[in-house]
Amino acid sequence: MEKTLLIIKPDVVARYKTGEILARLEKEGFTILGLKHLVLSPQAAELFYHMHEGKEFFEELIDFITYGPIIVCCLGRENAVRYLREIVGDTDPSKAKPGTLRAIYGTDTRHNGVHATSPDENPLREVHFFFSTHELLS
Ligand code: 3AN
Repeated sequence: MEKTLLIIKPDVVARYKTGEILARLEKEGFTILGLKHLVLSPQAAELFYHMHEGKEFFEELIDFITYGPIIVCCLGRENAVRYLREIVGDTDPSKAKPGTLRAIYGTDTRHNGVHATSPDENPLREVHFFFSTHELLS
């Protein structure tokens, strides 16, 4: 079973949408292999998003992802990385297909509801950024 990482961003957690999103993911065939509720420090956020360092939106991305509690979820499924990206939708919620998580929960490109590992990234780097092997269901 392939693993991927989903983060529910602080504004969506604050709007009490976590339960709805987890229910949708389970309906889509994902197994929740690990789940954490935490506040990212700016240092950790900079490490997590290191590939965006130097981009014009980097500072606001770090400010936003660290301003309140997030939900971090390791999800398992066949073709998990690509399938989750389909369900998550475009980075810009106004361009995301209807029914995708960003179309439903996102407001704009910065406040786009959720993060999902990109197929261009190593999903295990993202998963193990937050979870040790012994914290994940196998
Ligand atoms: P995705 O998350 O769809 O792979 P990336 O990797 O281009 O998108 O961007 C990572 C995160 O940075 C996005 N999820 C979004 O929160 C933020 N971001 C990307 N582009 C912008 C932008 N133009 N303005 C503000 N935030 C942005």
